[in-house]
Amino acid sequence: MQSLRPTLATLILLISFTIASATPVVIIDATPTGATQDGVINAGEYAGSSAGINDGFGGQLAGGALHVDSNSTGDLMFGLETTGVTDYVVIYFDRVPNGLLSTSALLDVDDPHRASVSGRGLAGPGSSTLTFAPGFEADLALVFNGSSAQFYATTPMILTHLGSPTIVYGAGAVEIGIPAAMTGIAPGEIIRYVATIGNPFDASGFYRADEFHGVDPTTVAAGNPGAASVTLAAGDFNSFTVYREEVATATTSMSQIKALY
Ligand SMILES: [Ca+2]
Ligand SMILES: [Ca+2]
Ligand SMILES: [Ca+2]
Repeated sequence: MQSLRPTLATLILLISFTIASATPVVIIDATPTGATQDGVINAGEYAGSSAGINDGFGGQLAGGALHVDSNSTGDLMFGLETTGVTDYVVIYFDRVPNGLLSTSALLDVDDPHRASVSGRGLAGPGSSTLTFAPGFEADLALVFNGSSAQFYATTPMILTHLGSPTIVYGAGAVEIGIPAAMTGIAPGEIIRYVATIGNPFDASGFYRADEFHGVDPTTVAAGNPGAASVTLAAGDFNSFTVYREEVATATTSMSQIKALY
């Protein structure tokens, strides 16, 4: 029996690393290839993933893992394990210094995608202000529903539309590809992000769910906040390091430079 102990210990260790915890995660992309938008999330296709919290909107956002990946040119990919998205998922990004501490300065309700980024309703006056974690200052937002994805700079008052990312819907997943030209992301950059979901058509205004990615379960308890404000706590965001060519290439370049002298 003695010989079984290391095996069991190793097994438990492996399990603890395999099961994604429902807390903020740090992901580093070590592969130059990026995920393919075909509606299927294959094993090992993405660099990493987070587990969501709560299920107030039927698990549309938090029922499955949110995968992230990049490629050697800085294109960004997300894959959400979900059986369908009928409301509006918003992923806020902090990639450069400065930005918005909360959604309160966003007043754009020109269409459901824009209203969802703003946390404001189209049919009622209620808004749900999302205050980001201390130090998280949003610059960009990806928003998608069951028919399209849009990408904005979170400029106060009126959002700046940067483009419409590729989005492919599968039976058990939604996959999104955002070109580097749309985000401004460069290889090796560290970006931080947090995902939320809400309904901009509710009669009371914007109705936010309790489902999040990148947020600790102790920050948002089960039960939809609806039009109430949500304040995230310290560390409530995922971190992702975009792929960058490794030192091997840099060494080659150095030897090439030296050969010139
Ligand atoms: Ca990759
Ligand atoms: Ca895929
Ligand atoms: Ca920022």
